[in-house]
Amino acid sequence: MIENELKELGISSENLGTSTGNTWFGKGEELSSYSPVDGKLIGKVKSSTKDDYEEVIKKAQTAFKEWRMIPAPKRGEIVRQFGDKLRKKKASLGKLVSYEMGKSYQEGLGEVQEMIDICDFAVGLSRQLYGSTIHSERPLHRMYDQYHPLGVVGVISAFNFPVAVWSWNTCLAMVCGDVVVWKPSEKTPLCAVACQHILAEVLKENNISEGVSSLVMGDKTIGELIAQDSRVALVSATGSTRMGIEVNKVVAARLGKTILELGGNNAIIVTQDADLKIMLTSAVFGAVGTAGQRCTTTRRLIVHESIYDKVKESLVNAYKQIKIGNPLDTANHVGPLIDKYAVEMYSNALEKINQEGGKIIVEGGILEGNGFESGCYVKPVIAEVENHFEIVQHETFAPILYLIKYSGDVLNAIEIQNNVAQGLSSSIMTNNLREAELFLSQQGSDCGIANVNIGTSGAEIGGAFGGEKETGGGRESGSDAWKAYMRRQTNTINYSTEVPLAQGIKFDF
Ligand code: UN1
Repeated sequence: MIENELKELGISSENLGTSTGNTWFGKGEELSSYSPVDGKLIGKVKSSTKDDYEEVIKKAQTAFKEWRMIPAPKRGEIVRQFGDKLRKKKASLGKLVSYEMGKSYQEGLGEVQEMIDICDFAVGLSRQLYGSTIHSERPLHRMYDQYHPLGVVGVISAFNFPVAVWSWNTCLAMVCGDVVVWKPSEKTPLCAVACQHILAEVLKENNISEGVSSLVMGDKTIGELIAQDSRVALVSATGSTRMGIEVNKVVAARLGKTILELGGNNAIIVTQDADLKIMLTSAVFGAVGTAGQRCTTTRRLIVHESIYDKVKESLVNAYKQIKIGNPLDTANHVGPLIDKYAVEMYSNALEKINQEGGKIIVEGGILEGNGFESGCYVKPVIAEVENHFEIVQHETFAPILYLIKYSGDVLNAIEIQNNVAQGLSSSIMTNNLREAELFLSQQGSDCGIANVNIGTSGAEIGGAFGGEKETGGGRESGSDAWKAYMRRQTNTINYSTEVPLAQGIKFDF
């Protein structure tokens, strides 16, 4: 189905799974990648052994010593070339993302576009790694702060954004002067091989030694090696809250740094003053896009009682038009879930909704028959629930949208919205300035991302991406997220002939 694309992306039996650049190796167990689209085997890679990992870290450490000496704008130039290559390979990489992960081809292309965008951002950033100058309280003294590279950055990424999240981390880390060791999800290894291959080619063309970008493959045992390893200065991990808590514990025990981007439980508040047309497109895309497997997926719709029935009706009608099927066929809106385990989680969630007294208004189900042989295609669901239900309090990575009614003013809706453990993304649909500003104020949304008249998913790379509470508190991508990839140093220089002490302390002898 995608033989040509695999060839174009340089994937062959030579790309064994562990890589320090153009060198590929790997002595671990074989890892097979099956497409959730048609259940077929796409390819195999070997997982990394402890020895493979050691080799990778040693190369990364050596490479760091060279890489940090290349001026940041020159490192940016290499990232620019990476972006150029991605532009050329957008269609084939987008297709591989779609086929291996299951998201629609449109969204696969969108993900590669996110990579290109972060490349552009990082190129500009490479000339803007600014520190501040500070006025010293002492005469003839100068004070400033500057940012230095950290060293080896470990990136642990999830299956749902198999290429973009790595690129956010890698492009920033690279211009910051760091080197990267990537452990992708074992569910999407070939996407990782493709990315590593493209970047390694660019690095080679620029005569950069192996080890600036490395790939290790495997399950959580490889993630644990990264988390425990004090040679890894920063661990940037994306995935479940459960995983994040584990990683955090281990990295904190050695006082390492983390960026954690974990679960979301994102809501859209729909007030009496909402534009219901905007609301509908945003909510439906937010809930069923990537088959409900984005961290930013819209999981809850908190609707004012006065418009509740109208909103409900329009959603039910819209869901009737959603086409489920092969995501490479652009007529379809929703592809499969990542695997049968995810389907099981979806089914369990539906059962729990019933048990807790929720009312399913758009029925779910697992699709069978022609075109659905992989067993991973499910129908998007809408359920009327109450926010305190246990199932509603948890993130189920599937297209299940919860409808919740609120009454009174917008503060009541905000209270419901914030009353979950997660804090990634949030939105309000309103044309009422007072409601919008309240939502964005300190008594408003407690999430890392808060939007007005835009859904919860589909953030641009220019903003800092991440969330509060159980979402982990980390920020990736735009704004000043780059600072997490560098160490800050405060420098004070005395160019006088005296030694005046700060705080006016006298010390004469
Ligand atoms: C994720 O789901 O981990 O905002 C990342 C979005 C995308 C990124 C999602 N730009 O939906």
